[in-house]
Amino acid sequence: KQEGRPLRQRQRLLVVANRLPVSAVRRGEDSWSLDISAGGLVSALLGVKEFEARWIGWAGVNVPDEIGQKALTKALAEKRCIPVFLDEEIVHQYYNGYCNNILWPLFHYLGLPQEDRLATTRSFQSQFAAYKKANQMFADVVNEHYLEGDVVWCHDYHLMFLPKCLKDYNSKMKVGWFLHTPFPSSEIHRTLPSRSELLRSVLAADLVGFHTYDYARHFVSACTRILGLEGTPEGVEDQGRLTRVAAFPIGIDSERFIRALELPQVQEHIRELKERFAGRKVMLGVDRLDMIKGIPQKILAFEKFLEENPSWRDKVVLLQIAVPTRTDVPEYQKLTSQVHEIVGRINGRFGTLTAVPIHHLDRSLDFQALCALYAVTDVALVTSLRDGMNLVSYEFVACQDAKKGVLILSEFAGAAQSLGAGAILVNPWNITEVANSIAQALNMPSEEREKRHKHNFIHVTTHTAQEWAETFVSELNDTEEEAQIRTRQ
Ligand code: ADQ
Repeated sequence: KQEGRPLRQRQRLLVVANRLPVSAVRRGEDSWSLDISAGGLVSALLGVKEFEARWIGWAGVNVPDEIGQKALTKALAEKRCIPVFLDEEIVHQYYNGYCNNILWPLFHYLGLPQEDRLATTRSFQSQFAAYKKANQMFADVVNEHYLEGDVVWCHDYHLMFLPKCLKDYNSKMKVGWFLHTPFPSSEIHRTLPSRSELLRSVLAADLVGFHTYDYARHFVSACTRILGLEGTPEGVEDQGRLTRVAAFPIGIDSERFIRALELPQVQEHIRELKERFAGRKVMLGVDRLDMIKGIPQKILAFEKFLEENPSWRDKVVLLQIAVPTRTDVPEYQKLTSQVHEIVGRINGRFGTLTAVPIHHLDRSLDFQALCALYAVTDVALVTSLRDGMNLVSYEFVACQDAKKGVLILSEFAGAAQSLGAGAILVNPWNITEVANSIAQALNMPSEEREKRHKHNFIHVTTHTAQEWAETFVSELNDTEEEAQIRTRQ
């Protein structure tokens, strides 16, 4: 363990997340190739100039041998990444089990998978034990690399146990925790067998952040009702110690999208798409193929729209780009076949020899193709059943300054609270309502589209990812000062 802290200008920020922002492919016994993914978090932190960020997380691959681990550690160090090595059994129990099969559906109000309910209950203890063990392994790596004065920012539901593990190592460590999913109503959280232990571990952090004020409020009320602690306007108090709880709505690197639209390749792509769909309005869905995104509900609403508006049948197309995730989980496999079945049925019903109403792609698009698609879209459909924020809605708005298309947005996405005034808000469970909103969006006069777009564009370009990260980290620094003042009093 390194002692002391060498003189330097920028404060170090240790960003701890389940996955490192890289994909690693093994090329030989001691050689790896790495591909940095330019996700939201990465670009958010690249924009924060006053901190020097380092990433700590799992590289997403099983590396059982020491030679491979050493080589990967060395390769990652060049990208300012530090790996946590998890074996297959831990990944199965902690990541697939406790994180993805229990916390993810629960936090999105989807309950547990029906036929798995009893099996999940039986395997709960072992999965929770693996969850704690994995969190401890993350803490060991953080502690090994921590230097006095560093700030540690833990991310998401995978690492709810981490703040406590870190504070057990060093109570002076500045620790923040941010949740990217919704935090559900305390009525949902209290069904979790490990409800108290998780809340207490999160409360060990100095600052706890959520996308919306509602999620923060749910968290505070879970602490009040389940732990009997006092909720204050600043957060949660336990025996004189305050854990600050607040909303920090994430944003995107909007400039990156706006600049991309100027690139010749993207312009060319836009021309091709316009030609391909000439004479038809383009509706777009871009989602990870996940239960929470409400993809089957969205497609059924589109079917209802076609059913009730025959004159639109050959004048509109829905492009649904759904990148598969968690493909080894049976629930996700079932969702894929369900979506394919519905799309096939609707295309069979409304398609012609030369055109189909729905183009469904089971894959990811590269950044430039995605920007071009956003730019040619007339109506974007974001119908998540629950979503922490939903960045697709932000990305669409950023790419629409020329076209001023309409955003149909689920009221259950965190983004509804920021883009609600410009979007058409819908209850994604109400297929008739969504179908009517499609008609409203397609028929919307241009002045109204402009007005709505302007509202959202201003929001997306001023509430950026960089601003989000800066605000969280500077507030984390301040909270520590607050805590010290309290202790002195
Ligand atoms: P996600 O559930 O992954 O994130 P979202 O916020 O919409 O959801 O971000 C998805 C990202 O993946 C976007 O940047 C999008 O462009 C990209 N993407 C999705 N499908 C794609 C495809 N087919 N091809 C290419 N790119 C694709 C979680 C929470 C959200 C929260 C974010 C950030 O579930 O609610 O907004 O974290 O906190």
